[in-house]
Amino acid sequence: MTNQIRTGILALAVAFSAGIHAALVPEHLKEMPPLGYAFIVAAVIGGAIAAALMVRPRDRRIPLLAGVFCVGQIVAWGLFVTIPVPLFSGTPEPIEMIALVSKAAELVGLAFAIRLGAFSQLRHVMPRTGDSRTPGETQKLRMDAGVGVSPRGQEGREGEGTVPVRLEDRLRVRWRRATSPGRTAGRLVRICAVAAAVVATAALPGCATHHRTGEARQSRREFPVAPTFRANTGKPLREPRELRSHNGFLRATLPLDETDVDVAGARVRGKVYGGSFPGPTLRVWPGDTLELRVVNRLGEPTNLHEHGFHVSPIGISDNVLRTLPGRSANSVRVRIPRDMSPGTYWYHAHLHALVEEQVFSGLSGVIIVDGLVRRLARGLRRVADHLIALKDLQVQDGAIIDHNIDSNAPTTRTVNGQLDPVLRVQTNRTQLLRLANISADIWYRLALDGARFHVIGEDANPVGQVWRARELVLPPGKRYDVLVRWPRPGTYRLLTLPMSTGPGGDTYPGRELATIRVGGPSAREVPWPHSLGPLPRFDHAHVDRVRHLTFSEDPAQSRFLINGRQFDATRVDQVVRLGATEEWVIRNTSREQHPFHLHVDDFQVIAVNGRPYHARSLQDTVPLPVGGEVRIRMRFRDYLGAFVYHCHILAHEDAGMMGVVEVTRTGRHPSVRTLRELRNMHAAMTMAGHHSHLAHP
Ligand SMILES: [Cu+2]
Repeated sequence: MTNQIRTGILALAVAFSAGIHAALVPEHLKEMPPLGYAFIVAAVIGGAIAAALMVRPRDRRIPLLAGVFCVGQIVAWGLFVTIPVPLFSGTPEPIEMIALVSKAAELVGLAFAIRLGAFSQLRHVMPRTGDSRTPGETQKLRMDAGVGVSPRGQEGREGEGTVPVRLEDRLRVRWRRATSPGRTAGRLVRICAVAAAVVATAALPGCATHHRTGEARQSRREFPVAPTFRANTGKPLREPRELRSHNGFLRATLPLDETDVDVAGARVRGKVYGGSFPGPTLRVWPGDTLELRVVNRLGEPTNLHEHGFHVSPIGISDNVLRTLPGRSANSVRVRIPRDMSPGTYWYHAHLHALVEEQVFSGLSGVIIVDGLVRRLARGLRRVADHLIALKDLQVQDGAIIDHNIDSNAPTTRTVNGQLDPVLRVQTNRTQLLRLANISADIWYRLALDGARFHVIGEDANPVGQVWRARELVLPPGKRYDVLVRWPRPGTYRLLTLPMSTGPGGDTYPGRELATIRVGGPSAREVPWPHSLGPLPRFDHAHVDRVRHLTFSEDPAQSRFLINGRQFDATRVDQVVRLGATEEWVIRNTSREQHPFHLHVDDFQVIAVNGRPYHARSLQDTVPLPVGGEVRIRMRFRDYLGAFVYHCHILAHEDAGMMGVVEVTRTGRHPSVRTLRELRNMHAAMTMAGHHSHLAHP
């Protein structure tokens, strides 16, 4: 292969990389402007180098520039995908095919630049004087440069100071000799390079912006709706009835009934709040008081938990040790602090050993604490606000099954209790989607075609840095508040992609969850927000105490354990001092992921599997990787009392994967009140006939 051909291939590789960068500029300018500018610079430099290689194929400084360009691109990309830099990244997305293609081109370019001796020249071009060079070094240098030692090339005669110059001259001669024979072939390769660069630049913007809609068309067969009972699809997206606060109070009756409810046009029997699947949405403001009369018409006890709320865990507030007996009416009064973070929360039944079956048969709903949209810039405050509550069910003989639930069995995945509903949106108008997994056991791996998620809130914590994602994994209990928009009219889909929770866990097929029809005149372009609040700062905080928790399983006896023990309704597992900042190191030695959830006080994820985690906000639920470890930090502020931490796969929680933490003034002993409450709860469970072997092996 002649150097002409090598130069041509090098030009082709650099032009290809520059073309890809140019193609991605519009998308990045729109979503992450600094990255867009960086891509413009890369495209211009790459284009100039490729052009120079073609115009002056004999100038041997240009392969060096090309080599440096390729190395620079590869290194910059490597840093981009590994180290989070504000404004440039914060994009936990899968590495894209287009980036890999570009890096492959740059590697090819680098290889050919090296073959052309680009880097061995460096040693001569560098200001190194000949007087320090020994004869042996000079010879090696010549060999490296591909220059044979001529009979005349005796160092002594040349004069030491002139050696580099002479070498350069020789290199040039050798270069000319190498480039002259394959002139026709070289020209051909150069023409191909120009053509490839033109094609790449013209075709790739299309690929970059349209490949997701392309996926959408294929996905019809790949991601069916696949209900497990007769249900209708394609109805306009509805939201559950809303109960709103007035003058600082949300006063409402929340009945629990076992009754026939409408799920996607079918009548199925379930246990539900307020006669609907899912329950009504409770909508409040920070500083409000929630006053609910919970009328339990079921023949079994229950409990009401406000997931994610930073409120008192004692008395008739968010108290999970309290039992609301069957056929009884009880008051629940929750004072929401003024500094409660706005976003999407949810409520559900939480009486140990009955949690999975009660939530699965219907007992969950969404709570919205308003104020999130107020944190957006003026141009975004008129976003369309949609709840996307994800809940699945399995129906047998007209009823939702509530015994021996198999979370891995075929299940029907609903959005707000509907099957593949249709959401109509205006072209390019920003939409706020409140994604909430309010199901009992199953996970979601959400993706949209034609748009990306811009995450503005996680577990109802507004983020300090907005991040975008192609996919979001939602274990049970997880919520993301996201902004999305579709710049072109068309039909798009909300999907859950196939996923597995580990070799010992569940495997879920891909499913279509909702259809989005985009049309009408395009809305005015509004910039995406960058931040909705401060970043969490526990990574710099003083830690008062470190605790170690190990989540494990005993599959033979289907026992789920924390630190080798099942939940015991007579034991307080952790006693914490009020105001203490703690670090919990949570390991998962089982063969499936478990979503760790802590009540009352949200935490910052500090590290996952030993690698520092760039947290954009606090959160209340985090998946524990298989065989992995998550480090979190939180401050037990404001509230005394006992509450729990547990795996939010509710089958696991019921089977023992839960512990009690009590916050006291001294942090030494559990309180008498808590021990009494625990005993009462234990007695209630026993009376209900659900004093299962699970609680006491
Ligand atoms: Cu679990």
